[in-house]
Amino acid sequence: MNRIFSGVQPTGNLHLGNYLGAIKNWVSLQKDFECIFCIVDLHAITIKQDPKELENNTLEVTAAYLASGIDPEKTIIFNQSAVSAHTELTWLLSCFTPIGWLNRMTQFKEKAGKKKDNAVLGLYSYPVLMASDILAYKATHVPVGEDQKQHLELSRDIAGAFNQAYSTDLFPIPEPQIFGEATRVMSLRNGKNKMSKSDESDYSRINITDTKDLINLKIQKAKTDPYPLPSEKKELENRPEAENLLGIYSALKDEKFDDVMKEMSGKDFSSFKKLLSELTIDKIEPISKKMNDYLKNKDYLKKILEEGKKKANDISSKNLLEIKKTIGLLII
Ligand code: AQP
Repeated sequence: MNRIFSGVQPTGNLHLGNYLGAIKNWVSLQKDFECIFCIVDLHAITIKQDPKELENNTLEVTAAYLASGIDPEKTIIFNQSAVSAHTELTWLLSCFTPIGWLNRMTQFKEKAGKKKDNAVLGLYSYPVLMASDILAYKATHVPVGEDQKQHLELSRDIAGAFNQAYSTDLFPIPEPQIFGEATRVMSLRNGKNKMSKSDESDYSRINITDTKDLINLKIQKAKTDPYPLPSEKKELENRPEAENLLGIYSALKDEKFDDVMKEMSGKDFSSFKKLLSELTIDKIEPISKKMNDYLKNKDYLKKILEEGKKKANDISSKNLLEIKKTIGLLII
């Protein structure tokens, strides 16, 4: 059976990268897979969070899932901390994860920065929690943005290490699914940096909740270069901002990058940006409106999470029992 697991952190500022790199692709996957989409609040607390904001952001991501087209009748939606298998399995799997594997993770290096010794253990072991999220459901496929590829490789290695240790095929080795024309959406201020929730400049990203005027303004102010748009991909070398904006356009329009490049070839940025603003507003505004409607009914959102929690618990508690038995932990 093919099962999908993926998640978004409730850390605020849900942006176009999260939408194009993750949520938008999940919507179509619901047709062919059993899907589990989580709001990964335990991952969020690896960085200090304001308690009230964390709670609100969890409901905001739930609303964004629903507004984007995730169907709670078909798909399990829940928040990670509500299902204890995630943390329990993290301990078990950390006993199969060599420290050397974690030392290679670039996200830890980036987030811990120069103050590595002061970074919390949770930030370091974050990829083991991610492996547990996936393996607690024996997920076979994991749709993510390009930035999570390394963590997913580690999940595959951990699953393999466990299977090998007990000569079992208990865990499927999860396959990454990296889709679309914008697998790595870059900052609007610097085409070499990833669009990210934690970038200090709000002008670096389009938030799903941005108003029409703000989207317009951010795209008008987006960094570009002085040349017209090219017709060949090789001409985009050293033009990361042009490549990023074309990628965003093709992902939003559901058209191939090369086709969009041909269509836009020769245009200057001011006319392309106008088209990009119109398209972005056209695609994002309805989601933002629906999100606001859902957020007016927090009880409904909590009910969705409550139902998702029960279903997620049913699957993961059975798997956890099987994992514990395999390890030889006495089940009383
Ligand atoms: N810029 C991006 N382009 C494409 N995909 C992206 N994703 C995130 N940023 C981009 C994908 O969104 C999903 C959820 O990500 P997340 O919320 O769990 O955390 P993140 O990757 O850490 O997101 P941010 O915005 O970059 O947060 P900060 O600033 O805290 O690091 C994942 O599938 C991710 O690939």
